[in-house]
Amino acid sequence: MTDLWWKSAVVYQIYPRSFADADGDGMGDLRGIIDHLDHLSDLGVDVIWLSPIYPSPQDDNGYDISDYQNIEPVFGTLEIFDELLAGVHARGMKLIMDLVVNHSSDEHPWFVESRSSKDSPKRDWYWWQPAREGIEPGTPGAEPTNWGSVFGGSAWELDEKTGEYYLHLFSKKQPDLNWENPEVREAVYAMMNWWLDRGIDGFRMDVINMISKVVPLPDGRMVAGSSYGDGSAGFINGPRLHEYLQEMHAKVFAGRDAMLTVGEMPGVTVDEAILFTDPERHEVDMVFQFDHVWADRGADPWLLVPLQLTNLKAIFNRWQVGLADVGWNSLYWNNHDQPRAVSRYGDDKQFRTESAKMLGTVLHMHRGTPYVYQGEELGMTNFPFRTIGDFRDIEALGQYAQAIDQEGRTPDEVLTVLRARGRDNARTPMQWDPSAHAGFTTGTPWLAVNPNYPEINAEAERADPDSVFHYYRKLIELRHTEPVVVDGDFTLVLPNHEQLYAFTRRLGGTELLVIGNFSGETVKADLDDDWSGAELLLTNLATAPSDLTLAPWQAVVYKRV
Ligand code: TEU
Repeated sequence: MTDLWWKSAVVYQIYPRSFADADGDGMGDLRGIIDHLDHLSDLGVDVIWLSPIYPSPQDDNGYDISDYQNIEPVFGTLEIFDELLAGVHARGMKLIMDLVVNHSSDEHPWFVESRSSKDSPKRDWYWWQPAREGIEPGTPGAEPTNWGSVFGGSAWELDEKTGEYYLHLFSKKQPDLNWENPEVREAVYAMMNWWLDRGIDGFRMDVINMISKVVPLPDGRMVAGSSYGDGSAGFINGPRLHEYLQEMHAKVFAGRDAMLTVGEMPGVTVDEAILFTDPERHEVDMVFQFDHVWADRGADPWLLVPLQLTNLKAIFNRWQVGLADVGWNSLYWNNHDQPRAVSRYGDDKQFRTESAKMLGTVLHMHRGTPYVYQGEELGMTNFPFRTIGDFRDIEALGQYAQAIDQEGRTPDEVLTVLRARGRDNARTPMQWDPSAHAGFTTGTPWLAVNPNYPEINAEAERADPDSVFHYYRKLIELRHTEPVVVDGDFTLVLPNHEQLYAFTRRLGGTELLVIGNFSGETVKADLDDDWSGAELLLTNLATAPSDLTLAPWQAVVYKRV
């Protein structure tokens, strides 16, 4: 038993529009989640994180919020939300919500008022700036800084009415809130308190390390091959970020029990993360870092870089060692922004089941709080996208347009990367059963269902004791029953091996050896240490390895005391 309950917890992420549709409009909804809560309690997870369910024009699938204190009508009502929350609590689970406050929707009343005139009392709630001196507003180069938006194009949009530009790090329908203004911060804290008073158990905080900007906003270094500068030094881990998070803690979380806060922080470093997650500093409980999901990304965004296992291991090792004494890690392969892990790091054809289980083993046996993204527990795969017309994601469409129209890329090279890495891979509907549309909807799904659903679906996996689902159940149970999984220290072994991912965990006299074979070959682990005689706690194949010789994609967890 640890003092901080989330150290032994496993979190399950739901992307509501793709989870389960109860009313047949092709879009998932809260009633659909309520109908499937037993799937989650059977899996054994402790916490559910809901991606945004607030009213939204859905420009970025709900990460553009037009009312922070209500429910998107397509998803349900506040009454149905309360029913969902009660259903989660009745099963002994907790519920955390997505907090998206780096930006709002441009249709939020705050922004509508802010853009109405230069004298609006809310003008300063967002980042408004005139064109560069001497350049006609609206002409290329007149933007206040050279920053590109994450979704393609400039990060600035000219508002014709007042002749000024507003900042949007993401889409132009996601204007950045100005956290320098204390009224903005107070409004956000009041909203957070309102949800916590309603009974939720914490927040996942969207791009929370972008809320503090360097003032005045500086130009970024020009990026080779791009028409824009990289503004990240002006908005990643900005100068007032720690202050804001501590203020938020004092005004929202202090005095409340059993909360979980996780800050999504692209570009965060280990040293910064130690500060963010040091319990003494009262900022957040853990962060989502990106180093491991950027390991197969090169300087050229439109070139696929093959993953080097030694590199991936070095990254995890750095985070495990870095946060060993102070702070805490989150652990994830997947979320709604990443391609499917089994397609990315495993073999989603011949060894799909084996490699999905191997990946789960390696991740879940690290020290930290694991996150399971919907469908990962089934070993769901990437989607066979053909043309750009198959994609719905604003990021894919925006980056495609910028690459083709402004940067001279060919559709083929861009599509190759989007097929492998595009966010819609994670967003295809959850595969519940072999009926039409995988049982996700009786209508027309908003994004096509993966054609492999007759084989890969929850009903089939729940009935098969050897499925990925039942294996994930065991992994989650191990965290709940083996204190060494929660608290044991971490030591990477065989750091230079390109096929095997091996490490030990140790707590008092108990030690675990974890090995995952990241290859389709049979590989022997040559360890200095003698593990013969240790108990085999878990393996993903029918047969145990002899003499630490692992079959293709095999994973093993040995225990000795
Ligand atoms: O994502 C933040 C983020 O950095 C993403 O841009 C991510 O790195 C990229 O999409 C990977 O391809 C968060 C949300 O998780 C994402 O869904 C939102 O689109 C984004 O913020 C804006 O709210």
